[in-house]
Amino acid sequence: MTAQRAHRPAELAAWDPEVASIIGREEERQRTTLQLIASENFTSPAVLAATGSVLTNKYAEGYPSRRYYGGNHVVDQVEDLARRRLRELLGAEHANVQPHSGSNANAAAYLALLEPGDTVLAMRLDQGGHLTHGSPVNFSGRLFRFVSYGVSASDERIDLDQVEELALRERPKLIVAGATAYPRLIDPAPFRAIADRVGAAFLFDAAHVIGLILGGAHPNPVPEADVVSFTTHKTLRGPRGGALVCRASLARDIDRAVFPGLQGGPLLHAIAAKAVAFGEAARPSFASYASQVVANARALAEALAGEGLRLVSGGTDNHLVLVDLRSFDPDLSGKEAQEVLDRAGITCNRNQVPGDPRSAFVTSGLRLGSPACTTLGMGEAEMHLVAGLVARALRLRDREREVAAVAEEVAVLCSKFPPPGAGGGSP
Ligand code: DSN
Repeated sequence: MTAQRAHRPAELAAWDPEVASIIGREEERQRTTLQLIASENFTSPAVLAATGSVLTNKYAEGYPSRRYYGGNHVVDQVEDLARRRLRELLGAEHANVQPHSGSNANAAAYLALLEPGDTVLAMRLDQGGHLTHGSPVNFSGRLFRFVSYGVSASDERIDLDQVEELALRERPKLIVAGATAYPRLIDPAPFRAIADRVGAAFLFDAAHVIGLILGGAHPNPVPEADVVSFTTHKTLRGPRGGALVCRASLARDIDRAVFPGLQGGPLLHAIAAKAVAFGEAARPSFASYASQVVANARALAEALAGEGLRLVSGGTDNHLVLVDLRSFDPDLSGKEAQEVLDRAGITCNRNQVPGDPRSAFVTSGLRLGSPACTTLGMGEAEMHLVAGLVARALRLRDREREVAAVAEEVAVLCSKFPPPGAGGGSP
């Protein structure tokens, strides 16, 4: 074999045409259909190159200068670079870039801050929280005693009175803020104040909004939170993965929780790609990206509302909208809507809405996000177009020719906005 270099599709096609063909078809799907999953994005070719680099070959259990394997003097530099860039971006005292995912980052935070059976206060899954916020089917709900808060019935925004009341009554050791399907800004300050009243630690799970935070569109939770966890592949636009920042006083506990507490060898190729993404997020263009993500989500929300779709909380402050389909058509579940939109070339995910009578597998809602199409260069005008296509496909879902006609219009729109590296601009 000749010297290894990053990402050579032609070589892959010759070596393993079966896998190459699947990757090629997925490239085509991403290029020709609309990506509205709020937690997805398009990386830059540079992030993709680092992800596909020879760093995947290296074992490096431990941390820079304290590894359990030899030959780490080169890769140490990339982990140090990633940690430094992340600390500087957020003004954080300590960074850990090894978590393989957001779930692992949260698991490490719990391992560092809690003992099994401890009480934690977090947002319930069916109210917008994440699986790792105490769902009974997740390790979090099985190992710790989670008490859940939700949104208020009147405005569908986080019920801070309930958070305070539960905190005073249950005396949690940890309070978690952050969500996976919540369209409003989460202010870390009131959570810090409540945590201080009851002597709890405060974890801000910024998995969804880290890109908005780094781009200055949402408040930075670092001054308020003891630990901030996040993913690197959503609004941040990096490789799939997770990361943590924390106060210096927690650095040792967090590092030991990630390794050896939870994970073995770090994924150096992913860490290199995280370093690239952090470098991209430091550029002024990233702030423009973050504010356009929010502007696009708002335009999408307004246009969907104009089409007669009810939005949870009435709109959005971030990168996503949550559509409650029940008033649009009581017979239309989130599952069916997602499947219809798939046929129309519009990729999104079904999601429970607060107080949803349907199960998490069926749901009465749809979650739509703007990060990926904003990366492609789409703006508010395209969001209006997209909202019209979504509503048309849902309304005419029983007429296959109409759904196919929407798919054709989607393909025309997508052809004008190719992904980075496929003719589109680099983020
Ligand atoms: N399930 C992911 C999302 O789509 O929001 C978060 O883990």
